[in-house]
Amino acid sequence: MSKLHEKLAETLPSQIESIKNMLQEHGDKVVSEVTLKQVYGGLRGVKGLVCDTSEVPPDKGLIIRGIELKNLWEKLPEEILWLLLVGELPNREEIKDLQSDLASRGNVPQYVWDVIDNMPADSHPMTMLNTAILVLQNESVFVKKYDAGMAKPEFWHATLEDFLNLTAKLPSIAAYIYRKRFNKGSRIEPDNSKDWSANYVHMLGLPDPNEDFSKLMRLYLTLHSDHEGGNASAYTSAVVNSTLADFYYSLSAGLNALAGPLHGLANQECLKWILETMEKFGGTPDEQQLEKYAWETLNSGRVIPGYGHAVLRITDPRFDAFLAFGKKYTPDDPVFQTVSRVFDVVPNVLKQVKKINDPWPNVDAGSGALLYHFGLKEFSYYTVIFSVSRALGIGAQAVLARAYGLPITRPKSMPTGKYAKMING
Ligand code: CMX
Repeated sequence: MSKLHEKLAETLPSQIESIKNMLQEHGDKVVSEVTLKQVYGGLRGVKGLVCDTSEVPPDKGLIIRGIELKNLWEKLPEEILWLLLVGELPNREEIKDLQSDLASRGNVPQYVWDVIDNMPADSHPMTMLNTAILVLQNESVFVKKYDAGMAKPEFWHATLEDFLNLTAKLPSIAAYIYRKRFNKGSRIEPDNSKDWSANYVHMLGLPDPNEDFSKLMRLYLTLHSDHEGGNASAYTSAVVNSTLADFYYSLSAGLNALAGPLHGLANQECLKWILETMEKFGGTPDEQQLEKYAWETLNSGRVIPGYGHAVLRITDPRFDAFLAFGKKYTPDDPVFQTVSRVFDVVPNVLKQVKKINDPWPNVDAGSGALLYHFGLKEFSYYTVIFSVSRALGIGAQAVLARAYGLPITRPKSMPTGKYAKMING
């Protein structure tokens, strides 16, 4: 048993017990009310889910297991994986053990490469990633054990196996999708002496003379790892996982939600918008030009990608992290300078649109410009990197959901007529 598995086996029973006790004593406590506006408004603000891996207070942004993001910028994604699951950061020995465990699980079966090779050459990279994940479902430990009669208390163990097996393989798969889809040459074999994110960079095969790109990818994979339980991808995954569909099915489901332009695909859309402005104005636009272009976008009925959020009411601390990175490593890059100038202009434009609740940048507003700077210019690939990172949070949430024994998700819907009746009496 790995140290991570041992640690969870040691710590989870008391957590499960305290949830059980809380439910027994206070199960009828009212924790949220729902208005009609919320029913027709994507259930915004309705408290009806549990997520112990992270939380997102509107005025603070992402907090992972009680630790604010600014204190996690320097961490490895594997350390975040441990933190999400266990609730505390690993020590040296524990992280080494997790890294060698992941390395031992990294081998990708040939049939995955064959399927990717046989997809249409112009498939979207997210379609390729999700197809590869679904094809790998054949490897699910959960399914094999379930079919053999696994008892409920064993569910989280098998989910952890699936989570670690898939997480170990994702960098190889994602890197190959990049190379295949954008004609970058043959597949690069993993180098298991490297950590999870450095290995991903190695397999992408982009030049990285000062290792600054590696630093960016490490930060990227850490920042996107989790964002509590109600976002569209985490929630979709949780619903699918609650049916006891295995982690391959549930991760894929969540990542299909991430592929929407209002969610993770916004990073692709955002860089597209930045480059459009630069093309229109022949370089980094000045503030007046940007303001005019922002209004043009809004007046044409489109959203300004990378801005606004369903929960946050401040500049996303993940954007702060990328802005700080850009100021340090790519200050003279014209694309980064445009992103930075957009940040000076767009919130003031969005504040003038009454219906917009959050005029501030989200995580997707700045990350693309940095990837672009280091030669990763194919922006339809960006949501794949987001997905590799988000698998950490979705996986940790899935393991905990199975440990807590959460039942199948099934809220109640009603026809419009019944709501109307409730109002009219
Ligand atoms: N540009 C233009 N209009 C915007 C806007 C933006 N950046 N952000 C919000 N709005 C609009 C909404 O479309 C909505 O309009 P309608 O009432 O006509 O439908 C109105 O303002 C109210 O929206 P809201 O309550 O402020 O925001 P929501 O919680 O409904 O939506 C989000 C949140 C992120 C989908 C929205 O802000 C948006 O579309 N932003 C641009 C896309 C984006 O960056 N998405 C990435 C989010 C982070 C992530 O998940 O990765």
